[in-house]
Amino acid sequence: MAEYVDAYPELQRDLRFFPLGVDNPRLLTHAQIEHYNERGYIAPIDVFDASEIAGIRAYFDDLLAKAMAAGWSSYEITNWHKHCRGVWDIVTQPAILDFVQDLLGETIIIRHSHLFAKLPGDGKRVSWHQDASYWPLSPSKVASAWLAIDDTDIENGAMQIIPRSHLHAQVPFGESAPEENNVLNQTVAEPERYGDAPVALELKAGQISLHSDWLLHSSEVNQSKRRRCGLAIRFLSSDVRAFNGWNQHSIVCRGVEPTGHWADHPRPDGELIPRKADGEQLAAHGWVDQQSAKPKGVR
Ligand SMILES: O=C(O)CCC(=O)C(=O)O
Repeated sequence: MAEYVDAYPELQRDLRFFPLGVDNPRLLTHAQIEHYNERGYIAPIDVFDASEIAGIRAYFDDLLAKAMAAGWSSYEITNWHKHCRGVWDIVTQPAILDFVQDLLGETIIIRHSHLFAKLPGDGKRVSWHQDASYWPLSPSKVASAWLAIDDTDIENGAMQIIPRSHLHAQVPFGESAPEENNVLNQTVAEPERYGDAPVALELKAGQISLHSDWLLHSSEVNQSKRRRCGLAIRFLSSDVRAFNGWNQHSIVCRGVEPTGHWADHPRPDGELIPRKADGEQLAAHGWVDQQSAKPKGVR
C-alpha cells in the first residue's frame, strides 16, 4: 500500500496536537482533561437520560428512514444541521456544549456533524484513521463528541481507539482497499505501533465520548441484529482556519467569532430532506475531490 503523510500537501497546515482544557472547568474534572491530553479521549460521559435519548432516537429513526427513502446511505447524513431543525437542536444542546467548553473555552464552533448509523448486516467498517488527516483545517484543534443514539458494544461495532496515538500527530496512511468496505477512504496500517492496545468505547445510549482529531480510531462491522447509531459532532476553537470552503457549514454555537471566518448557520425553519443530487456525501469528512468523488491526494 502506498503511504502518504499529508492529504493536502498544497496547504500550509500546522499538524501538531495542541493540548486542550480551561483552567477552571465546570463539568469535566482536571483528571478527565489530563486524560484527554495524555490519552486522546474521555469516555464515557453521561449526557442524556433514558427518556431524553429515547426522544432523540425516535427523531433519528424517522430522519434515517426518510433519508434512506430519498437515496442516502446511513453514513451520508452529514451537516444536516443546516437543513433540519431537529439536528440543529441536538448538535447545539447545552448539555453537550457544557462539556466541550471545558476543553475549548467560551467560544465554540461546530464545524460539522456526521451520523454513523451502522445497520445490522450492512458489512461496513470504519478503518483506522485520524480525523485531522482528512480535514483542510489549521491549526489542529478539533475535539469530536460522539453521541451514542443506540447502545454500542463490540458486537454491534463500537468505536475503538488507540490511546496516546494522538501524540504522534500525523501518521502515514494509505488509500483504503475496496475489500475493507470502509465508510471513509484512508487506512492506517498496524495502528498499535502508535500507542497502547486498542480500547473499545462501549457507550450506553445517551452517553458521549470526546476524542482528539489526531486520535487513531476505527470501528468494525456490525455483527449483531441491532443497529449501532451515533452522531459525531466536530467542535473547534475560533483560532482554527479552514481551507477549501470548509468554513461554510458551521454554527457559532457559543461565544463570539469576531473575524467572520466561520459561517453561523441559523436554526432551520423545519425539516428539509436534501435531494441526493444536491448532496455533499462523504466529502463532509474530507479528503475527497467534490467533483470526481475520488480520494484526493492519491495518485
Ligand atoms: O462511528 C464510527 O464508527 C466512526 C466514527 C468516526 O470515525 C468519528 O467520529 O470520527
